[in-house]
Amino acid sequence: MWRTRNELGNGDLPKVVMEFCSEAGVVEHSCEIYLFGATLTSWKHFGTEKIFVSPSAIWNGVKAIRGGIPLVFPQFGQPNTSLPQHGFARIKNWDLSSTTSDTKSVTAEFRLRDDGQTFQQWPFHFALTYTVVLTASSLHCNLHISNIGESPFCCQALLHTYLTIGNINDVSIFGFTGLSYLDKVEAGVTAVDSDHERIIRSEVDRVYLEEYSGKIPDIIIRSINNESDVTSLKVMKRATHVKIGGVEDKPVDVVLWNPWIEKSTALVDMPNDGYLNFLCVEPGVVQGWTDLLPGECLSLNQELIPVHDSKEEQNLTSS
Ligand code: TA6
Repeated sequence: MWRTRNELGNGDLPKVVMEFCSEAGVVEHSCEIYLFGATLTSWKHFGTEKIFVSPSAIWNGVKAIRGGIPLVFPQFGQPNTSLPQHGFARIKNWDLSSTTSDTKSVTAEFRLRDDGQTFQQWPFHFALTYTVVLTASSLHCNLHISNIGESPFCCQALLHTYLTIGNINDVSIFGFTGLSYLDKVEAGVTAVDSDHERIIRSEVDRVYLEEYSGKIPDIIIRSINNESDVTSLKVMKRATHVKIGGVEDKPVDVVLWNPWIEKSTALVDMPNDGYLNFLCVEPGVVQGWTDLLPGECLSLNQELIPVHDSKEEQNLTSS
């Protein structure tokens, strides 16, 4: 049975719990989403947590939650200094607009509209809808941005996904070979990733650019805990620009981030060794800006799929 309930979570902040409970009463799949930032903070697939939240995260309803899937809008980073870093969507209280379930899934939908505070920082009328669908095989997140005002605006959007991993030293990432990226660790130079398999042994902060690289394939993150315990996760992504005249696919960039030890230590809401246990793989539309005319929408999707079948995994990682 798929079901939802509303609860108070850390810091007494309201959250929605979505889950599948078997006839034997076992919760096999679940996820949790705080109304603060509409931040998804947990996704358990057959009881195994896939999402990282910092043990030192601050739950005061003011600071963005360190971990989960914070929603980045209307800017990535802080190109516009009148707006907060990564925009305001992750630090606003969203409304839960609906929850629904059927025999195969459970869905929650959240909404955020401009208000006096956002209008002061960013003078546009927008409507955001965030939809999370949990099934037995995947977690699907969709951020839908509509221009409901009378003036055009330009924006960026990103799903800042923190994935939990056993240990960063045992992780390989596939899918970035041959792609151009902007290296934020090297003062924003662009380079091409020539490695077949990306392993991380120092700070990494890259924006893989679909516009310059051609299609970025599905990304596979493989964690090897020991020889008999290999887990893989596939990240699929898609964005569309719904224009008055029709729908166009948008290039989706992918940010890869791990702060390593020095930056972990500098973050007040991360243990010094926190970098060992997570990796951010973040699909977004962040290269340049998307212009949305009145009535237009930008839709950003991410689907996370645990990969079980070793043959499927081999095909994905060898391509
Ligand atoms: O998405 C990667 C990034 O932009 C990094 O540069 C890094 O600083 C990170 O996000 C975290 O940003 P935050 O504002 O949450 O501390």
